[in-house]
Amino acid sequence: MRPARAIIHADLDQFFAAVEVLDRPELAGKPVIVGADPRGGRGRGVVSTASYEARAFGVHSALPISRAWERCPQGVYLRPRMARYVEVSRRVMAIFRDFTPDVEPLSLDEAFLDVSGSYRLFGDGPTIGRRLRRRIWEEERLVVSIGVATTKSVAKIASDLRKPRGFVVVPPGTEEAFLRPLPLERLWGVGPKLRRELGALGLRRVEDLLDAPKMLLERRLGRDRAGHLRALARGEDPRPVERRSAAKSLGHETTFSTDCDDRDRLEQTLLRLADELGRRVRKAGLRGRTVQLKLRWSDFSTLTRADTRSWSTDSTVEIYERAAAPLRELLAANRGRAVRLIGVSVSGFDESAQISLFEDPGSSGSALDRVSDSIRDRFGEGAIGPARLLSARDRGREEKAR
Ligand code: TTP
Ligand code: MG
Repeated sequence: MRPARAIIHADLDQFFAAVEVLDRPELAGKPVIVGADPRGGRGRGVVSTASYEARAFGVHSALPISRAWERCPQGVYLRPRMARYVEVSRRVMAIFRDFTPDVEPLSLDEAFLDVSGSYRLFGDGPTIGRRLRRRIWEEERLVVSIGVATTKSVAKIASDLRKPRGFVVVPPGTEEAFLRPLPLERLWGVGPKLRRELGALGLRRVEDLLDAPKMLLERRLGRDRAGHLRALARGEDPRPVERRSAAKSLGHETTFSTDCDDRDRLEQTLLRLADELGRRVRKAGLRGRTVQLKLRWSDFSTLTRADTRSWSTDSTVEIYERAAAPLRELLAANRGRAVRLIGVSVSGFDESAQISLFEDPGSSGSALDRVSDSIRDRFGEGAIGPARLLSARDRGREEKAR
């Protein structure tokens, strides 16, 4: 038998707020609320993060600032300083990389680490988790919550379970017992929509799902989804930690189930990809100068078209438009050819632009991008999308209804 993997998920507590308190110690112990354009609580925009003191008043990420103000008028309201958070994040990620090269950052303040190969140098998973936590406290004065497990999904659930200052170890072989009593929405990948579907079947906890007749789930969700979900519920998750150093490019691509030569459908797909990509770029606190389109024709020949500008962007609409223009040209010049794969990426991340532009949160994506990002953070991927995607979805529904 192969030895179990040792995977750590590390997530800083109240990250943006913690950095603000670090820089202004007089804020310690106060309800600190970081969000775009707070203007004494009367501004527009949503809460990026709230300190735990502020959460006690019902203030949380994605809550409109005006609502936060109603709930917590005595709060200290601050504009985000993305450049500062990016700088702190880099140093924290560098500490992670001292323990293993296999670090997969998920956002500015969280990462997976595969420490299976670090045993001889640093000790077992829990030992490394404790050392990590100590070093981040000693060097950065930040608190990190840690989950140690044999898979990514269990490690992620574990780090979140006892926040703040969480430290949860799930020893090999105990994954299913650990997951059984938890509410289903704890499973990574079960969003509000799926939770409602499962709730309608009377399933609330992971154990309900595991004990439910297989047929019931398969009939409701389809065989693939049901199988995937049961595996997650047992704590099985073969996905590897994907080593990523400071990103050089971020991209999304998709292969059509049947080759596609319909321009509208191609543009629609590109818009969906640009939307997902824009969101990732913004979440990572990046802006790039190059947008690249990738196409693979049905004969597998592949080409790319890059568009580089003097300014950098993280906007969904701009990413889409700069990839859609070469797409239209290529389709016009290759009539009759069908597309097998389409992709879009952003690169040329501009650090100086990042620093100066991020001082002004208004320049991080469009206002619409920011609102839709925070809605999706809260309500799940399907909650909102560009108007063309929504209208396409509605069209699909109408067709089915007919
Ligand atoms: P999280 O790790 O989700 O939140 P957190 O670190 O503030 O709090 P916790 O102790 O629960 O981990 O997100 C990390 C940072 O990302 C957070 O400090 C601010 C930012 N963020 C937003 O800007 N908008 C959002 O909707 C969320 C969820 C996070
Ligand atoms: Mg966090």
